[in-house]
Amino acid sequence: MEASSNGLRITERSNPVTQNIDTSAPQDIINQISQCEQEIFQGWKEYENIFSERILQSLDQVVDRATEIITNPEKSCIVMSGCGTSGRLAFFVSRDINKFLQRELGQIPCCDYLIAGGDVALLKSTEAQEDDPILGSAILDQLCAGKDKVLYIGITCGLSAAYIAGQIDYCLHHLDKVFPVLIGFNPLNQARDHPIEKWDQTCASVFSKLNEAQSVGKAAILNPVIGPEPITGSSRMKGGTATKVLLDIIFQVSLYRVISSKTEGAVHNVRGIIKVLLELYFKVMQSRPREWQLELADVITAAGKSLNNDGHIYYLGKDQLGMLGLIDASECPPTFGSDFQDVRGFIQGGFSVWGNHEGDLGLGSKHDIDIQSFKKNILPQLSDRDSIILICSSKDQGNDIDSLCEDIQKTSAVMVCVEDERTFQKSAVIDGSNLELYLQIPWTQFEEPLGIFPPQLQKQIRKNLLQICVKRTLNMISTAAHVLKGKVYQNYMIDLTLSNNKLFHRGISIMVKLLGVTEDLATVAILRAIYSTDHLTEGQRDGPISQHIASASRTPKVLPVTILLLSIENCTIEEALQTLAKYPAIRTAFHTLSKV
Ligand code: F1P
Repeated sequence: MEASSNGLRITERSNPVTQNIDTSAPQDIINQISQCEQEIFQGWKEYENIFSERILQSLDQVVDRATEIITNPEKSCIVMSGCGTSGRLAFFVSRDINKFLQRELGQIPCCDYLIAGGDVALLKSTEAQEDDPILGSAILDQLCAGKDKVLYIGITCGLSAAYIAGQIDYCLHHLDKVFPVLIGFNPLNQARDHPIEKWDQTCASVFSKLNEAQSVGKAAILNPVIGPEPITGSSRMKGGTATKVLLDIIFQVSLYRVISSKTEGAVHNVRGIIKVLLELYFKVMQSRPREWQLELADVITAAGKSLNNDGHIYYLGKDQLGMLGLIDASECPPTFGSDFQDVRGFIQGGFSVWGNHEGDLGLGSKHDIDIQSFKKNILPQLSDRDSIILICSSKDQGNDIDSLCEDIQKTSAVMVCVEDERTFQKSAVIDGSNLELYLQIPWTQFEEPLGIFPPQLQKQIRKNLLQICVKRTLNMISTAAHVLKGKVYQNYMIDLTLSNNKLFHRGISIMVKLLGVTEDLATVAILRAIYSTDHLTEGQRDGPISQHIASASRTPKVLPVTILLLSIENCTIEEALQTLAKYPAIRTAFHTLSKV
């Protein structure tokens, strides 16, 4: 079933727009990423896009189901589930909607989330759990117990997560009470078809059964094609944004219907309203005023300097916007092979306001997320090598974050305020170390389309649009900073952690593509790097992939070592490690050695 012109699924392909991102200046990086992002709405090649009839029809159907559950929440629930960024966004959206239901409608919350690896994965990547369909199914079974009606939304950007396939399989066996929805960004015939350990099905086989259920109105598949990611395979970027757009719109329209049924009666032309909202999001994503670009380029330069000088990037924020900092930070270790401490997020109130299932994860100060912990443990040690990014909304004035500004200004760190309105006092700039990044959203253009919604929903839509702007901006900052650190070659992540089946195969295909070697050669070199040996044993060579990834997750720099093993004749593991110690930026090591 896995079919494509060059053997790679679209979400794993390299985007031509960013092929030279690794040698580009900050402003160019911003332009290239922004250009790629347009494909979320413009679509890609001849494939179905977000405005295609079938996708709109599926959205309609999901809205119907969500409206039903929000109207009758007793013994019902909407569960969003995913792995990595997809699971974090499931958590993010479910928390946001539950708050809206309680605050604005006085209703009981009916949204829930699941994430592979449990709550710790909200903070730190634990990708090995993404390969387990049986676990996925068992956890969904527990959540559905005692419920009469469930709307299940499984998110896997690449149509590749076994955890989600297991849950969809569960849904297909319980269609009497569960309505399954699949969100992803490949055509269905590119769903992952690799064998799954200890299971007799694949993502492709399960999703194909889901397609049959869709054809009789018992399921929905939302898989607009949005083109390859700016950094190859980095689905936290466009994939994450498109996921949030789809989830936002499902809830915005459903809530509109629920609110209207209490006041003006039924909403007609649901399809038209979905389109209005899609256009709004498109406009927001198109907006990149010159001032924003210039300011963002300065921030990226500062953040890149921090990483290059072994400093840190710290995101500090409040509530949902602050959470976007945590989400952005969480993907840096697996994507760029960085340390958890390199890019960290903190929110006001920490775990006590997080609203996750497991509460305080008790991971100790090295993983704490509370701004108070930042104040206690990090603030005293800040230096000019660190960048602090405050994510503020105009409504955040006068809280903890405000007073933090003053504290940070007393240090030599670079402080950036990401705001939705110009509130930060330019006069406060000390020694050029304070930067301001203003997220200009063209609100005036939106007055008319937003006018059709009830006031409390208008407020929610504006909040959601701001969230999208903050998400894309933070993604750009952390991605570009790692690009400036040399963690990307062309547009490939060359220090990713091979921590699950998909990523193991991604590692092989990056080696094949970059070095022009065969898949077999690439695999042997990767295994040598994983097991740190020049002579693989039979057990290492023929072991299951789960064994390789368990070892890969404990071994740093697997891909950089592999690159050296494959590029220098007779290179030993020892030599590769020594070379990397000499040239820590892989790009430099690779360039230097490929000339030898
Ligand atoms: C899930 C995911 C990504 C992460 C990495 C590993 O992908 O955890 O969020 O960046 O690529 O996989 P998907 O199932 O949403 O495609």
